[in-house]
Amino acid sequence: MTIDENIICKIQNWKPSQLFSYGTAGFRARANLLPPVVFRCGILAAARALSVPCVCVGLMITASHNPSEDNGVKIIEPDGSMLDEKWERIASKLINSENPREILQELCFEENVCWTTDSKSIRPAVYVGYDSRESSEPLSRLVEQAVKLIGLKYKCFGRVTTPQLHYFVKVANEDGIQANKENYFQRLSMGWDILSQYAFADNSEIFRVVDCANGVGHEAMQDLTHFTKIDNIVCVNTGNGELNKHCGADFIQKNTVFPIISDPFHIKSIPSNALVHFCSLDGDADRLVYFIPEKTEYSSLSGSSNQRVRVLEGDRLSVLAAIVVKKFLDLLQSNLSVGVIQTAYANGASTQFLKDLGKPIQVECVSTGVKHLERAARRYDIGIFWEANGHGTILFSENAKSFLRKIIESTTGQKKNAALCLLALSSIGNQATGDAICNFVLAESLLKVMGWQDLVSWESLYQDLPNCYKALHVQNKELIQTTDQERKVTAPHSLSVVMKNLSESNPSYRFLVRPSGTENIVRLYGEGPSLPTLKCLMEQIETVVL
Ligand code: 16G
Ligand code: ZN
Repeated sequence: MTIDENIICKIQNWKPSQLFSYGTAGFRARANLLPPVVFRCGILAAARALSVPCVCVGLMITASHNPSEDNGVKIIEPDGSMLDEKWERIASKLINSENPREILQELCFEENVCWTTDSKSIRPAVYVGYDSRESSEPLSRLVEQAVKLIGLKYKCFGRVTTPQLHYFVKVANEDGIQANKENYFQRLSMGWDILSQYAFADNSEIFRVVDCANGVGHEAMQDLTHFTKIDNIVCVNTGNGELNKHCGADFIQKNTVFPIISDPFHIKSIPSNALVHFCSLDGDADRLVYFIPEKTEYSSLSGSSNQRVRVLEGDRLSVLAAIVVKKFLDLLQSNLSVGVIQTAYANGASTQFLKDLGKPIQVECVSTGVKHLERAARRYDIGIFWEANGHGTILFSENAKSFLRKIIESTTGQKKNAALCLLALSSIGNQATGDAICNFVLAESLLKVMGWQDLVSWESLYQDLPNCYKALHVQNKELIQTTDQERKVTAPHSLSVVMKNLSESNPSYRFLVRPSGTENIVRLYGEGPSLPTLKCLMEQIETVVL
């Protein structure tokens, strides 16, 4: 099948100035390097939409928690999940290719992409969204050019969070409804209202301070306050300061200090004796972590601060979701399977706590990267997954939802209420991907359901094992290879021997060494009962890695 020469010419003449590879976060770089990458990605998104019967695919422009001068682009599958691995490879090939004609032609034969416009057939659309970076909107115009060049429909949602775009794509394809912000927030509002009826704590006096990382999450939080009855939401870092700088979920989780707040007047209005829940979104609002400041006079914690915080990471969200799901399922005596998926970064104390919950909770460990967790979670009737960095969600299978609907129709009392609450959780948790806005509503409703007012009750469920994390700069990170969900090193030999010996002689300690998939570094993580001993053992590993 021939491809319009015009299209080939345009693509051929506009080639990125360096090699790119489609990683877990799509393509990411300094924004000024991205125009040809984004244009070619527009072509690729169109090709993906033409390769399967669908209403649309998605394309998001964001670099998440990276500095404001960076940007990135990633494609969303018709079912709302992340790009298929085979297409990730096609993406890298097309972006770097000197001869795009060959690749586009290959797509005709191997992926059934029909490039020519047939006026009778309904052409799919590419749904586009972008974050709050200065470079984002101009980059979206390049996608528009590319998509229209191929003759597909282009639908731009403007500034949205990454998970909102995932949701829009999923809903448009699977539910056949017009995806928009209204139905996204209505689902959250409905879930919140139902769970509030069965909650053991009122929590209406609580102030909820949300650090929006000076990113697009602030706009979503504003919409949330408009659409739901959640009281006392106080947004900070709403855009006056620099995106992700000394604030946001990634910064808080890695540095365990209170964020710098660029608009302190918001926080100063909170009464000094009020109970406060603090949390942080990242730059595109797909990650959320809660934190507890060590100092209680938070109104003085505004400007610059080295004030330490205790972070309630993704593991804690998993645990909170798991205990509530178990509590309701126990009332239903169901056979539904429940999986909690973690990575090797999950604190061992959380894993033990989850295992001790017993049936029906099953705990699984998979490799780093949301797509691995999500895939594993979808194998259960109810799949709960979180990475320690705050990315995760709770997924309900169709089987689980229809089981719950049947119970609601056929029973009364406690059983019916339990089923109603579980169904409400499925409407709060973003069913396409991890979502900080939904997870904020989820955490706040689960705390109410448990009857907990302060975050300390949640934190006290278990005590994290002392742990330590390091980023090591090495010449060639790819020399390090791992197996067993990254828990064992297989190469280089010297490192694998040291790790094996250390683990055998210190069975209560655990170490993790892996090359980063997003940065040119090797990540080292360890945990065990004594921090000084742990640090000492990790130094031994570090000397072999470097
Ligand atoms: C990306 C992944 C995240 C993973 C992280 C690992 C998505 C949306 N995000 O941010 O899941 O934890 O990479 O980074 O897929 P690393 O390989 O540098 O440790
Ligand atoms: Zn993000």
